[in-house]
Amino acid sequence: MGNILVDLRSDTVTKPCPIMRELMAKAEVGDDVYGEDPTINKLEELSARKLNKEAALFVTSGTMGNQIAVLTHTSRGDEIILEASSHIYAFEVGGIAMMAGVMPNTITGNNGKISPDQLRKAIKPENIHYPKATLLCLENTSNFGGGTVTTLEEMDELANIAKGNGLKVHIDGARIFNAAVYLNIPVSDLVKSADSIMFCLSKGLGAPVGSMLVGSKEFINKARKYRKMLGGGLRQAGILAAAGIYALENLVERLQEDHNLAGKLARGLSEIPGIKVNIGTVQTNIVMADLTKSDLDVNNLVELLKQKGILVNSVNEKRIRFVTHRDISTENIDYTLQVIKQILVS
Ligand code: TLP
Repeated sequence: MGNILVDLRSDTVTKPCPIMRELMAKAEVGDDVYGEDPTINKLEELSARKLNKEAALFVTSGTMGNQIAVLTHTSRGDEIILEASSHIYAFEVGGIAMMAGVMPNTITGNNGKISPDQLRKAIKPENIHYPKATLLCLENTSNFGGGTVTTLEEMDELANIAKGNGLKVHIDGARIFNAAVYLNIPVSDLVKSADSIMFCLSKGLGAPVGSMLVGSKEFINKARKYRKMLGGGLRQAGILAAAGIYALENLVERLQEDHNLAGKLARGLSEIPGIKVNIGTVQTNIVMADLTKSDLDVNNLVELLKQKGILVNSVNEKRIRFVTHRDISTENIDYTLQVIKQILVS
């Protein structure tokens, strides 16, 4: 790659800071398959405590955490309910079909969020022809909904409906700390009605690798076995956990800075002709912008930005996604706005 000045493709691109690297170098380690890595154990205890659940499991990625959750909660042939743009359904290589063998029942929500009515309608009555729905997966924040937040009340209402119908609730909380910071509530409140939660250390929290799966002891014991089956039984992985512990203890509150930068970017974009942003839906660190200038293809825009050292991802033929994170500054946003203006207003 050429000279990259601003990488807004995702919050996954953050590099571990010097303190993290120092803690990683010094981390006490052991064989985690024997349960002997003290740093992994500490990270799992800390994660469970933060979310006020009984236990947690370190996994290599958000995808692995979500897939293990689906495997653990369901049996083959079950139906699972999820939003149509959700990562578990749309971005995990069809893993739920391949591995858990479940039947997805998707709901097209509003900016990635499903309503209580939509959920009620999606849960089918008992009938000899229908699969049995056993799991509801919610994504908070919703990535392709544009970083939108499901509130505590909304979460509880959806979980109540699910539980009343015998479904378990899993939260893909890759960015759950962004949601909690936005709502200004403890993350443990936001996830209290969920049976399991996956959250990522390697997104806004800035750690280089890893995600956590959190739930009851019984759930995590079963999940630990699925992790082993999938080849995710790690050995001296305390080196990775050390960065995660630092992130959880020190980098949660600063997510607000990423949200502020996303807001600044969204406001700036909304003033540039040829590109449209719905400022009202920009709540956390993701900005979805639609290209309205008809003589410019979205891939051309991505390429022109790249030539100026700015990286973004396109979502479809009209839409690009910007994600702010720990390695993005106010100056980076000013520069990005200036370049986009030059391209679109020329
Ligand atoms: N999201 C990535 C890409 O895969 C799209 C990104 O750049 O945003 N749940 C949600 C809501 C996610 O956004 C992601 C990653 C995952 C799960 C998977 O996490 P990883 O990449 O660690 O497997």
